[in-house]
Amino acid sequence: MHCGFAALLGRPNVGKSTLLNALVGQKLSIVTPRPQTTRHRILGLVQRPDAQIAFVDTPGLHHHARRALNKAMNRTAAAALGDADLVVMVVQALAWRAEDDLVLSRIARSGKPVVVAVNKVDQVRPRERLLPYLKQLGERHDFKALVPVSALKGKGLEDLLSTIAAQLPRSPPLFPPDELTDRGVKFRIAEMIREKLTLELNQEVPYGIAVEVERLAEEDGQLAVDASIWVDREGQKPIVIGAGGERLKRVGRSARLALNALLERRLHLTLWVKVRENWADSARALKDLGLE
Ligand SMILES: Nc1nc2c(ncn2[C@@H]2O[C@H](COP(=O)(O)OP(=O)(O)OP(=O)(O)O)[C@@H](O)[C@H]2O)c(=O)[nH]1
Ligand SMILES: [Mg+2]
Repeated sequence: MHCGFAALLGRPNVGKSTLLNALVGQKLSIVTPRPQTTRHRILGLVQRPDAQIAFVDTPGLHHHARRALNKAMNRTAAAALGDADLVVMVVQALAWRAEDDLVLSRIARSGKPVVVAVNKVDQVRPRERLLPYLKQLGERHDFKALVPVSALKGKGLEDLLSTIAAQLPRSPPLFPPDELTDRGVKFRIAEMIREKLTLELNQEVPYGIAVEVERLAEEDGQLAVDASIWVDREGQKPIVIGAGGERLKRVGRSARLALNALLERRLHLTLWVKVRENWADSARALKDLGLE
């Protein structure tokens, strides 16, 4: 069998998490239209008769990482690169930016084999622009392959999987055959709440938000969850709560519905909003969130 770790690396917002979910066939990683959504390393396993691919979703590598949170995110991505057998560099078709140069230089320095997933090809118009773009891209590095995909529409995924599998070392399986991820229920609940909250908010508030599940208990056949939403300034609290608590209610409702479906069980969700001044710069807070 071909088995190993394939790290999904790229600048923020190119579709790494959408791609992980599409490849694995389950929502393991949250997705929003906003850059810097993913903060953790998230494992997702693809099991096939001839291969076991351990995909690792990562935070988007970015410039100007001044806050401790951003530094930790970049470190997390770099660590996943260090542990990878193969790198899947995710780029957005026709949209090479300075941060793509940052990503490619890190990857090139690692000397690891690279397959490029050229994502969002569904947005390429006219279609004829793709081929010259792939050619241009191919000149940037000695890539093993360039595979056009649409993570959103599920296009090109089989091609990508077989290309990646062929590049992985021959080895016995690294994980049990029915395993899917290394992330537990608590993490997935916190992340789903953060996704729904991010989708509700605009401007820079989402960057100042974190979610921590504080209590998880069986109660009357339901999963009772108490979670706190951290904001980093007092002034953000009313924004998150909304007039008459409406916004927080909407977030709670959509997170609960999504989690009921995902975990295939009923949840009772209670959300609290807490001010934790400048948590994104606090080593202690990052540790509590598993973000060291
Ligand atoms: N049209 C189109 N949009 C896509 C595709 N893949 C992802 N997107 C959108 O791109 C946005 C970002 O997707 P994510 O999967 O969160 O991107 P990411 O690379 O994980 O972003 P970070 O975690 O912030 O680094 C979302 O709005 C997705 O719906 C695609 O194939 N086509
Ligand atoms: Mg992501």
